[in-house]
Amino acid sequence: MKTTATAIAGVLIFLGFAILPLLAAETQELLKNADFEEDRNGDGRADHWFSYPNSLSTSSDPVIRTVRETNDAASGKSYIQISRSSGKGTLNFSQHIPLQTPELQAIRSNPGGTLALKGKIRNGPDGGNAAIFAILIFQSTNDPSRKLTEKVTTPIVSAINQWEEVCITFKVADIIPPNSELIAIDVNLQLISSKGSADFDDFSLKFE
Ligand SMILES: [Ca+2]
Ligand SMILES: [Ca+2]
Repeated sequence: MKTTATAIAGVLIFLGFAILPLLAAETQELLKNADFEEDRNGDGRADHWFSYPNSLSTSSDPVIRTVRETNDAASGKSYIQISRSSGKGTLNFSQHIPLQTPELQAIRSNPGGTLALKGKIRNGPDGGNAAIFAILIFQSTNDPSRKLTEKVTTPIVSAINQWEEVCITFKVADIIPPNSELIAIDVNLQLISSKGSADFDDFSLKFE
């Protein structure tokens, strides 16, 4: 009897170790520096992210910069601020998840899994509205030179002076065009209004 109980306990422990990596894979953060705390090259912006248009300054109008060593970040000590006094078009701070990364391989190998894109946005007292979105980039399997894109976006936030969490969930399997495969994902923070500012922090792209 004792031997049977030991054997059962052994099987349960084995199953536990077998399942643990699967659980870990499902909750792994797919974005790098998703909380904007890291700036190892000291250029005034969070590493692994880039601005679009790419000429945007960290100090003069319009601005995309990391606010550091602050006590009012949504997570840690840093967040991203996008601001301008006037202008047209949108201002974006983006992260590109390319095909060869383990992060995109995880998404490709589980296209039926539900992905959640989350972040926190806070608008300045001078107005501003902002959103977070992802562009999924596909390549036609019949014609590799043909690229197709699909956009998933959170609601536009107009909350002033307080952090508001936004979230959208989606499945790659639901939006993938016929005869194509996923080759990259761009995740974007976006200031939409022609003037004002928005703060962004505490991002996440994960399987749920
Ligand atoms: Ca940097
Ligand atoms: Ca942060």
